[in-house]
Amino acid sequence: MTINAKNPMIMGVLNITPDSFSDGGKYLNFDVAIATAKRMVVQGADIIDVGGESTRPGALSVSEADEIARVIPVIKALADQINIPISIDTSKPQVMKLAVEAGASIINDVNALQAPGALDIVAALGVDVCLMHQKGTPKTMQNNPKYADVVDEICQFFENRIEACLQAGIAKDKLILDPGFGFGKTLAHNLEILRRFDDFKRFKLRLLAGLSRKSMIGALLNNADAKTRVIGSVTGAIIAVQNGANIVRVHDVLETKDALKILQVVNGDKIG
Ligand code: 8Y7
Repeated sequence: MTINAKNPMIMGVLNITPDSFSDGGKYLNFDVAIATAKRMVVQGADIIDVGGESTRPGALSVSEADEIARVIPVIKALADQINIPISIDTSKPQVMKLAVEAGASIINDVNALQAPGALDIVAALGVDVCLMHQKGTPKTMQNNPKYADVVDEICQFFENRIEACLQAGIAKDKLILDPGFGFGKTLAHNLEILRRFDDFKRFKLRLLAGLSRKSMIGALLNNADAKTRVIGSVTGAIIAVQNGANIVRVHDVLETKDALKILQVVNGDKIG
């Protein structure tokens, strides 16, 4: 995967949690997950992001064994059945390792490899890794977060994490940066990040934006139901790409793909 501003990539979200689907049964969960991923591929996803740990504000943590049991069988099956990269959304080094052995080729870590051992594992695995900024932990992060300058503080964080990755032996071109919409940010912070997204280009690395169905969209639309945030989310993704995002992490692949086609044509790029 190379930096290509003209061909933004769509990362489709695949959450494997017991409450993700209406039927709590494990077997059906697995089948629904595979079908959902395949549908996103048909709709134009470029990456499938498999996650077994809820990282939503206020979420409780999941044990390593539970996370492994949820995601590894799905990654193994998907690796055989789809031909686009699979990313693993995890902060746990052992899950990263097993996921890559099962066929994942990107690590998506909302904790930016700060867990003990994470840097070394990713250096050894030699895969792409997304470093996301968050302030605080999912349990506490929305308790009145404060920044002198939100973009400057995130850039400082990126500088530190890039340095830590290089020190650990991770090649710079493996890194993807993500300011982490909604992770320890107020609505005003999120809007400023979106407005100033191209400030993050200074690192000359791929940039990822994830704002799909998030509460910032709901707050702007005065809309509490995440399922009715699709148009707002697509609009947010388009603004992020216009401002320099290379990858957008979304739930609504088909809608995002259509909108990106329009943006690309208007910007004079070929339709991908
Ligand atoms: C993000 C993410 C989530 C994001 C990246 C949700 C796992 C919350 N958000 N990963 N994960 N960026 N890289 O609402 O913004 O999807 S979970």
